[in-house]
Amino acid sequence: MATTYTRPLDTASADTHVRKLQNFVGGKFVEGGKPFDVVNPATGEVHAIAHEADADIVDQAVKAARAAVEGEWGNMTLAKRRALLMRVADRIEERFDEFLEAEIADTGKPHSLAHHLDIPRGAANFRIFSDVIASLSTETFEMDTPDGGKALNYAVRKPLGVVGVISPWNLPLLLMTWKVAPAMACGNAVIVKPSEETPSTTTLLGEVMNEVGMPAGAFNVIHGFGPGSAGEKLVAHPGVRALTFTGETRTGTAIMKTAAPYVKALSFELGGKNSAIVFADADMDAAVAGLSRAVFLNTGQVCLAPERIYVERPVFDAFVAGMKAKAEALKPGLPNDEGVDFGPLISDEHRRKVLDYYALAVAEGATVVTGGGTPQLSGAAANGFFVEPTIWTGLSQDARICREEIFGPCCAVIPFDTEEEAVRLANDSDYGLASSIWTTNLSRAHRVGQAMEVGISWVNCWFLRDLRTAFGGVKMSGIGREGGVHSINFYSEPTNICIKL
Ligand code: NAD
Ligand code: 6OD
Repeated sequence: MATTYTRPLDTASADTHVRKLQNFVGGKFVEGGKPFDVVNPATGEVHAIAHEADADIVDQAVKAARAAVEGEWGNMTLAKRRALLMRVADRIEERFDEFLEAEIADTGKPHSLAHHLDIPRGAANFRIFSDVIASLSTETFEMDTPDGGKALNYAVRKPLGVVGVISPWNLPLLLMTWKVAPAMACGNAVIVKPSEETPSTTTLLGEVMNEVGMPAGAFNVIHGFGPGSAGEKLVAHPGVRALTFTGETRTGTAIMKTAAPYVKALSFELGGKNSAIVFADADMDAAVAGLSRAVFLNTGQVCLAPERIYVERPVFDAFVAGMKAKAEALKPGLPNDEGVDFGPLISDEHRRKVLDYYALAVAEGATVVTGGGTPQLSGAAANGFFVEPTIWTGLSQDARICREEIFGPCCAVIPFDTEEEAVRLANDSDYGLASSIWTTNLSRAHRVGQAMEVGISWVNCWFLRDLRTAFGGVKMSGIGREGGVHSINFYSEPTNICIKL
């Protein structure tokens, strides 16, 4: 293994302030790999150069991870493993401003959002799974044997070995550590392939792992793209036992195909076309505040964001007027500028996709309540990948806008007349990740909440997370559940020991 870097995020050349992001393998930042640009979406400027891991670097990472599992990391006491994970959480907090700055540079998201959501959750993920792993029991069964005697069965939980973590760009540190923390809590070694758009905080986490004394190879980072690149090479490597993936549904399909010959364990958090239902008995101010946040947070780039909102007819106009006012009050701009609460989309490519959907909505007969284009911004933000927050009415349930995931700051608002109709419309989707129901009727809250074909139904709230609960999607929104014991069940497997007494 070649040159190592102790500070991979240092500027590559002091005059350009472009950072150099190396692959992190076996506890070292290694030289090599084809360089590629990492762009700040708020300004369109290149702010870092990452290095695409080739087949050799991927293989080195798998070997380093395997050695960690068979060595110090795999043989560590639970107490020590938990203490190290807690130290990782502490260190993320101690270096909070650096994580914040790196996340903002990669995503362009408003400072307040990264400050209150992304970075704190990065630390919280390590704390919660360090606790969860200490509090779990395994099953024991005493049985009668055919000869009239007894036998005792008990299970021990074992790590899977080497786990590949493939993560997306929308909440980079949050979604990556949501997988890394439970996988490591179980004693696995991980190889993370962060999104090519947002490699910085994952790289920084490599530094943190060394600072807390994590054994070399327990945490590795490979950079690059998906098909034909580091992502696919990781999935195809026979030494990787399991893959946990967050991203688009069609990418999940591709990963499944590549992983199939090796029968790898898979956990998928995929796309969504989430619904919200607003009943006439809802607290309207709360519904408007909650759902405008849900639709526009992170510029709509949250897999849980509702892009279809069904509203009971008597309150339809009031709801639409409230949402319009909220959308128009959002302030786009540079992440650190005063009062900015609305960032860019992740890339120019994604902006083109979202703007194509904005045009499609009009072609499909939508009334544009607000937005539908790009904002006029000045200064550095003029070159950022911004679009306007957008609300449509007048679309039919069968419009592509109401069926395909857009992943932008937009929603279609559609009226309904009965509870049964609302449930039917909300469930009429290929996806099933999340729903958000707004009502003051307690019976209806339970009834409709349970009728939703989704992994999580929020009532009078959205994206309120207890990390011990099951999280995941049904239909094309995913495979499996993570969170609390569900994560531990994925990242470990029991061996049953049967003792004839
Ligand atoms: P993406 O699927 O394009 O990419 C995700 C990751 O997969 C990236 O690291 C990418 O490089 C990698 N990848 C792409 N092709 C690959 C291949 N063939 N083999 C291996 N790796 C490959 O997703 P994205 O654009 O980064 O993220 C947005 C999508 O993620 C949206 O669809 C969103 O709904 C979904 N998402 C879902 C959840 C959830 O919890 N269900 C959470 C966040 C995002
Ligand atoms: O909160 C989480 O744990 C989680 N997985 C959120 C997913 C958000 C999607 O963008």
